[in-house]
Amino acid sequence: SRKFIVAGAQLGPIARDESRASAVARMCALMRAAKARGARVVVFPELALTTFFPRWHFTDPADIDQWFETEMPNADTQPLFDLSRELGIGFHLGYAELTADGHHYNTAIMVNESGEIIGKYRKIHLPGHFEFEDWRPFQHLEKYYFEKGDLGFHAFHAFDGKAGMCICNDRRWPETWRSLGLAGAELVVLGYNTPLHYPPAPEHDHLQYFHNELSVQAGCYQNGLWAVAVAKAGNEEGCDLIGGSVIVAPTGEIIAKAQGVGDEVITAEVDLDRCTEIRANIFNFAMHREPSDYHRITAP
Ligand code: ING
Repeated sequence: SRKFIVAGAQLGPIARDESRASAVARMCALMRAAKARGARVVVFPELALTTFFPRWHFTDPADIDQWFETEMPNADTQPLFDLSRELGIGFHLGYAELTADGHHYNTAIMVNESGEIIGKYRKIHLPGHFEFEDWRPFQHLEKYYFEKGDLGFHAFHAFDGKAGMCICNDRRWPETWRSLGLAGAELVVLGYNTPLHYPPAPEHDHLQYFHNELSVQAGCYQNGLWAVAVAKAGNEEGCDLIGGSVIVAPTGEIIAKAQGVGDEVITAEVDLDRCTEIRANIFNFAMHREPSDYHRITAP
């Protein structure tokens, strides 16, 4: 068996004027708590260093770039990397990335127990809209602020197995999970910022927690892998973000769930060998999957 403890470190709201140092201090406290519970890796949310800024429309490039990191690690995040190495615990961190050649991505990294970056992912499914829309109580301008990720979906060696990453809206798309499953991922980690209110379809607001669990549970079951999905939660600058961080087994069972909408650590023991129960049987891709019959759009 390849058993170890994983942790999800849910964050409560990050205020617009809250410093990165403050957010990092909160995450360091959660990392210590995760380590105290025996965790080998701790998963932080999407865009975990700042408030969820795509809810506003900024036009001045300086106002936009204030939300982005030009280096990783950097002075603000170095304490996280130092603590990771000191405690011997890996972590996953989501942040806004501004590259040296001027590209803006919604990015996440995996850092191993020695504090070294061993994987990087840039969000592919960017939800929301491209321009300011005045009918909305708040914006969701990820298509305006970020370019589509250019790194694809990959599984990399980590924690005695293969791990993959995705970010927030990615989790709603079956192709995300299948791509990672086909890449051999046994553990998928991701963060999310999901508003309770979805302006285009408010009649679905009461389903946001359900859709979060549905997406992650289906992804795990249909690809025989473990997942840790972690929220930035709570009322952030007047906008309610769902909590509901979960750890899900390859069977699709939820084995840990956050109770509140603040800073909160959830943990569970995973056994990567248990992926076989699914991947060698019901979802044995080699034996049962029929890719030549997919994407054939036959005329009605
Ligand atoms: N947030 C949301 C998500 O996909 C959203 C956007 C909310 C889409 C509700 C559909 C319904 O969880 C991010 N950051 O992708």
